Amino acid sequence: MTSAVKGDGSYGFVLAGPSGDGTGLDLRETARPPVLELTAADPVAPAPAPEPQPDTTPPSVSISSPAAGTSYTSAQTVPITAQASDDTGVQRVEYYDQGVYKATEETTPYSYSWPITSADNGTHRWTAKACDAAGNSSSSAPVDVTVDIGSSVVDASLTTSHYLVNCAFEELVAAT
Ligand SMILES: [Ca+2]
Ligand SMILES: [Ca+2]
Repeated sequence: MTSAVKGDGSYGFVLAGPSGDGTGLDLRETARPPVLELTAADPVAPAPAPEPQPDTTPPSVSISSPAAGTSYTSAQTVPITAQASDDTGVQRVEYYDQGVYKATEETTPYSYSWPITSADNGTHRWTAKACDAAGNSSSSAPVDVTVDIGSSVVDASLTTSHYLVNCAFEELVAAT
């Protein structure tokens, strides 16, 4: 028997016949096509998350209390309450009286406690400004309220003699 690797990559051998002339069986192992190996598919990588779009939408805000036109005639603490919302979240609400900054609220409910005395007599135009984390902001429609608190201060220059002769003062004392 002879064998040899042939030029085409096949492997052959010859079984010599009885005559020894090499005409016997010729078996050859030929190269087989490679077996296709099936493997589990590689896991598909998740698509990358889309880049977050910058927040360009400002909050919306309004003053829900007090009602426009409310008039206060006694000293008290008035809650200025705002309603605010935003697509990504309200960061803070700022309060302005006549455009002058007064306070910041960062938690709901957004309410500022405004103390009033006769020193605040007059009209007050309140606005609330809501801001989101991206720096967008918007202001509410204004709400005008009036403070008209009568003075209870007694003129210290008035004396007992005034009391006796000044009916207006007498009435004032009697009323307090
Ligand atoms: Ca926003
Ligand atoms: Ca609050």
